[in-house]
Amino acid sequence: MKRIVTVQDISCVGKCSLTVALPIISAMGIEAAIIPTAVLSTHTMFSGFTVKDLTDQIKPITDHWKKEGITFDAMYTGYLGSFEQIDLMKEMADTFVKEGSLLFVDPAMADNGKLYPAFNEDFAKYMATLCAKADIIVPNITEACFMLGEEYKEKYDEAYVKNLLKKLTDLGAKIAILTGVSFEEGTTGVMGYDSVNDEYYHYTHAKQKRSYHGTGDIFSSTCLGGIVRGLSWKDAARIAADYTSESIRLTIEDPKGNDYGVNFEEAVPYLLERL
Ligand code: PXL
Repeated sequence: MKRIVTVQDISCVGKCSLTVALPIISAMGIEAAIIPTAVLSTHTMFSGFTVKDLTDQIKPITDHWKKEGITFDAMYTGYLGSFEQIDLMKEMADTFVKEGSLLFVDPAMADNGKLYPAFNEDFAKYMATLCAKADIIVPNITEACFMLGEEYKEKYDEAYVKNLLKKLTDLGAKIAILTGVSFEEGTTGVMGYDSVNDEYYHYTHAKQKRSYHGTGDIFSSTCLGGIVRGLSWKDAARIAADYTSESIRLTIEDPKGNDYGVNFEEAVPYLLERL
């Protein structure tokens, strides 16, 4: 069986980061090891959330794993809370990302042209130094712009997206996949660039009428799960985009759907049929 280690916060309510990554990776038939970087009562879009930072646990946990000879098929980082955590992820990758395994970085820190409340531009630039070490990175357009110091645009063309992808891989990542790429109203999708084989991939699907937090984490967990199962990055990205979209659709249709996260659990059978 394959094994992924994912490092991100655990927001106890909110359906994002680890509460999404764990069930999705497990449902895909892959062992999910975790390092929680912080415990929050909810994700940061609620007001009044509590936070307990767990940075001091990262090194003791990885030291123990090193002693036990534990290995991983992939290391996946998501929402990180500090410069120190980014440095610790680089060290961890040096130890655990060896021949036959890969580093997958979701620089979860911004959306819709804005950084999340906890971050500033320096943090975004520093996240780019972790992306530089990665095999695959999956920023949205906002995150890409903050990392690259490029202008964020609401409306753009293919040349704009291709330029971002090229610059993201110039940082050092082998493959960059941009999420939320929409060239016309009513559709959205993903566009990726494999710098090793000089190949672009674009996948478009109908755009759901609402957006929710945690959907980037659903996309990332599914995309990496697909790749670790042996799919090409293109097939994995397509299936992950479809699953994320279906999760949003089910939430909108659910009269009891909540507004802080999506019904990804209900869409698990849909995902498994596509693998
Ligand atoms: O889904 C990204 C995410 C992860 N973790 C926390 C967040 C968010 C987005 O808001 O607040 C704590």
